[in-house]
Amino acid sequence: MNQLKFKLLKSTCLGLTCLLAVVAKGEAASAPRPPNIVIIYCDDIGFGDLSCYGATKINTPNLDQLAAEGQRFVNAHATASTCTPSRYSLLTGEYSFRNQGAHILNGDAPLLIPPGTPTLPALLQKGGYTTGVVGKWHLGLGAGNTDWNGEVKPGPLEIGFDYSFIIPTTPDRVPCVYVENHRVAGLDPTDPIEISYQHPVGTDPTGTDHPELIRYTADKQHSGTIVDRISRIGWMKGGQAARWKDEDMAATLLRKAQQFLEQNQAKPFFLYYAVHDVHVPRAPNDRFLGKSQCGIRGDMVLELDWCVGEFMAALRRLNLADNTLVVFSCDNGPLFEDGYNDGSLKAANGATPAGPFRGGKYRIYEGGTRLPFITWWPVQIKPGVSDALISHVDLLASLASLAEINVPNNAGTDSENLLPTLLGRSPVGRQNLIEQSEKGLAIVQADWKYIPAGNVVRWGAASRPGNTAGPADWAEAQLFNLAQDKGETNNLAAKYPEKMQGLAELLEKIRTPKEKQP
Ligand SMILES: [Ca+2]
Repeated sequence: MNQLKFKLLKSTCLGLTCLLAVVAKGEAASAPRPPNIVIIYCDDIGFGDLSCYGATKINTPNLDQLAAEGQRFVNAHATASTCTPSRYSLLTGEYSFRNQGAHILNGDAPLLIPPGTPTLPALLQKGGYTTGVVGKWHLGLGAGNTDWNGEVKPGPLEIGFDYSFIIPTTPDRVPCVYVENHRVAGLDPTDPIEISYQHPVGTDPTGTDHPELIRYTADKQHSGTIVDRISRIGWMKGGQAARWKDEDMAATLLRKAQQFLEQNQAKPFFLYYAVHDVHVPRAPNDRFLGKSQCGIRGDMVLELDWCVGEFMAALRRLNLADNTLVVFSCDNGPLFEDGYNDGSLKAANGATPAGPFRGGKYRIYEGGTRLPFITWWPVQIKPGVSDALISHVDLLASLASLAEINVPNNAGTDSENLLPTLLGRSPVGRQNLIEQSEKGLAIVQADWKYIPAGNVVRWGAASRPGNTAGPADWAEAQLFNLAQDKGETNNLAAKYPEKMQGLAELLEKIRTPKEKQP
């Protein structure tokens, strides 16, 4: 931490004593270490899934404590309503629509982020941080035709991470094994892995052929090779000893995240802890099964909360709490069932995972990208609630600023430095925001949101009650005033054509690469 950063913290600190407390925890007062940074990023959790965000059917005490001790944001967004694009933006500081390949990837997709890209972990690594990723990756691995029995690369280690322990894609896609650094963890070389997304491989039963062997039925896409009594997307043979147990996934990832803290506590570190809950297939550990009032999906919310509690306990046990910023959020909004007939919709019990917002995962409406977002660092962040407009794309510039690292011109194209806002010292957020769904883009500026005609997906309406969209939504441009109409039900396009035109022009300007702008 140099003089400049010292001044920033001093000027924005709630009191000099808190800064001195941070310094005192460092190795020497003359060279205080920059703070550790942890991003806990969960999967398919909505704005209304946590009790600190208004959930009444599910109790999340550990996340509630995080929120009560930190800043709870109510207008923070992932860049997209699906996984791969959001995670791409989180790590690169670039809107995912700028990369044509940033769509939901299969397990045989090559690495989406080119090695050498100045990503968030790469910048922090260059600034002296030890960097790690534990959990769901879903940004591609290898250069094409990956051999899962050899060195699996390029991957996280080639774009800025010193350590990785990852689910390669999603828990519902093959290969159903963890990859630790460059190798499949626990692989028996005499039982090599082969996967395909084009045709069956091996002789393992599939969901299509052997529905009697699976715990719940699935759609055609999710009816490939059966692993742990769940049929997956794609086909897989071999790697029996390395295959994961879905019920143990949360504890396995948690332990690896805790080990990263234990092994790297002596120096500044950055950990991207990508919890798999509550993505499908839903197979919570027995200790959570049936414990919520909202079926198996609710049980996984409890599992997520437990993971956060256990992780934070480790952080405190290692005396790292005073010098660690924790950011909690999620990659995209919620839905009940997603390819598996796991009973989540029927068991919903009136829960509203997207809170007051319309839509959810895959959608352009607010439920798709407006998500829980909490920053926690008790000695530096005063508890509070912020309605500042924030995107996960801003974490690159903001966290680089915290770590006192310059962001080169070719990094974080769309990332804004909102560090004072993240630390609860400024109410100011972004001026505008782009949201992305599986179908297209929308733009938010202040209270207004514009969705160009044709950007509303037509399928899957039943996955969330109230998520229906009709022909008018599909065909017409939409303009909403989010301050007055959180649920995006009153289309004001005909009433305010100039407002809509202005937003359309702004969207076009932002989506045009800077080098092509007039
Ligand atoms: Ca997701």
